[in-house]
Amino acid sequence: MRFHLRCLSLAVLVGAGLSGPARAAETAKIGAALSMTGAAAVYGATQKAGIQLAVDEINRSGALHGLKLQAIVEDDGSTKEQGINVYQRFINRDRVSVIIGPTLSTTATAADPIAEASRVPVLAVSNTSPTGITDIGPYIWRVSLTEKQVIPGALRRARAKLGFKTAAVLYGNDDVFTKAGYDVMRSALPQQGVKILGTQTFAKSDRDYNAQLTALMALKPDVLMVSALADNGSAIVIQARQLGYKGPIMGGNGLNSPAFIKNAGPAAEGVLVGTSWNAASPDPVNQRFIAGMKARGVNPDQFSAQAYTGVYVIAEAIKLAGFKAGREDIKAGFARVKNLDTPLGRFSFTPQRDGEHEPALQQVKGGKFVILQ
Ligand code: 1QQ
Repeated sequence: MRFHLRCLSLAVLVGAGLSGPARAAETAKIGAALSMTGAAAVYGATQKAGIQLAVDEINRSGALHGLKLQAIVEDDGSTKEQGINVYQRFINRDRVSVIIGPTLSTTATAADPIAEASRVPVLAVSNTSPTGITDIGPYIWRVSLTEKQVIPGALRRARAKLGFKTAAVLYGNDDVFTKAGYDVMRSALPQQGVKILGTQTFAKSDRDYNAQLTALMALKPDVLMVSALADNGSAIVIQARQLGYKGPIMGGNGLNSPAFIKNAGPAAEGVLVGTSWNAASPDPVNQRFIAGMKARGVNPDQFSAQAYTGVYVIAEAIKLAGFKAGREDIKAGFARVKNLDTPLGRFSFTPQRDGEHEPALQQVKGGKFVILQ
């Protein structure tokens, strides 16, 4: 009798959580490994806001037929070691269905192989190194466009506007993303008839770039190309302007953060950067994203748009898998996502599991990114 009563109260409890008539309340856990501290901390906070907005919208809409999403956000510390630890907790302790992240390509090269070996799908939302990410294996997918998908087109458009013929390049040589961005610049510049006059490097911990910039400025380049994370990038443009460089500066993905503009101040004016998010898109899905972020008091940026899109891609995969949210279901669902309407545009995966949609070119004007049409 007592046993029956207990069963009954359990059934009532479970019943109270039901949101669809015939379906037990189920939660799909998304582990998000984001850089909340360390060299990439400027990106993590807005990524987290984008994820939470998307999770709340999807849960409120009931679009997953009573299935709810839950995001568990942990700090990857912008390092390989912490990224690995966070992945292990997500996989073994939290038993997540899918992992979003980690913020940096560098961290992904170390952490993603663990998810691949454990057969847990990963959706990268900010990794832009063309190599070393999705080629880890079939469980690794990505929303973010690579530097190879963005920089050549952005360079072509910038060159058409400004007509530069020579370049100097400064890049971080201790980070997978900054090095990959440099590799793309090194091949795209000469391919487009722009001669590289000189190249200099720095490390993430450097704060003084005067020696490198002085050597590059002496070559009198038409354009300065910078592959750096936002923190280094803002100090680099400040020091370049202090040294008297007046020409155009073009950056890679690391500069796509409003934090870059805030930290560089007036020195950021005119900086050009290719982006995967066309903030000016009038598409209602994009406008709804922008309004949703502003309503929460968060400035929408490319990183939050990509993270928000990542959650919608996961929801679409769950839907395409028949509203099932197991690890294999989500992986199989990813393979069927096509032309999904997102703030980034119509989103599909390439056969190599990378993201595919239209990139844009933006420029800092009046302390803000402005899309160049
Ligand atoms: C990478 C990047 C960074 C700038 C993302 C935050 O693109 O590490 O791949």
